[in-house]
Amino acid sequence: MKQLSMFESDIKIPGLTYIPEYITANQEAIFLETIDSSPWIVELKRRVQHYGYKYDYKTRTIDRGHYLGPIPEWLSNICDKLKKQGMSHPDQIIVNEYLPGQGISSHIDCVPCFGSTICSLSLGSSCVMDFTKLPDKRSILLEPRSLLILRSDSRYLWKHGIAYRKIDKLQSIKIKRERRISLTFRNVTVPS
Ligand SMILES: O=C(O)CCC(=O)C(=O)O
Repeated sequence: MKQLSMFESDIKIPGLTYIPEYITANQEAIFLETIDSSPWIVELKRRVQHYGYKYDYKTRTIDRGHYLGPIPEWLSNICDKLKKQGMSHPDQIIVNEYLPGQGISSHIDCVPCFGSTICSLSLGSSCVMDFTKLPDKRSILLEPRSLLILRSDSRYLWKHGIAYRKIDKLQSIKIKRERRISLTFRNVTVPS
């Protein structure tokens, strides 16, 4: 696997895989353009888009009744590619937009709602993602165009989150955040 940056991308959490340059800069530009021409949900502090099934942020669950329709065509190539990463065709995708200073609280993705593999594609900017399983804390730099895959311990035992700040610091180096978009791919497992 290609190592891209000066940062250690292997933070040695069982089940965590980091793949730099998972997509090309051209594919990234097309994704960003398509996402920016699609409607945003503005009920949270950060803007999001939901595909497949709507995620309920109040109950933190998925209800099969809240089906939004098939995954759009512009996501089908990347969904096919994710099969190589052991992810069967994802049927729930969330697009998150993080402006500098925005983040996401530390959490484990709903266990009864989603399958054992969760993938997150980063676009636009890097950011540091923190993994915690008290008393342990480890941090990884997610670079634009990279793919993060969570399975086993990293999916079920470690929380992940992104601090609400404008500048990250990793290995004593300051990294300014720009606008970051992430796409999180999941398989819904709640019964019909
Ligand atoms: O932005 C990311 O890479 C992670 C998003 C996330 O954790 C989530 O949508 O639950």
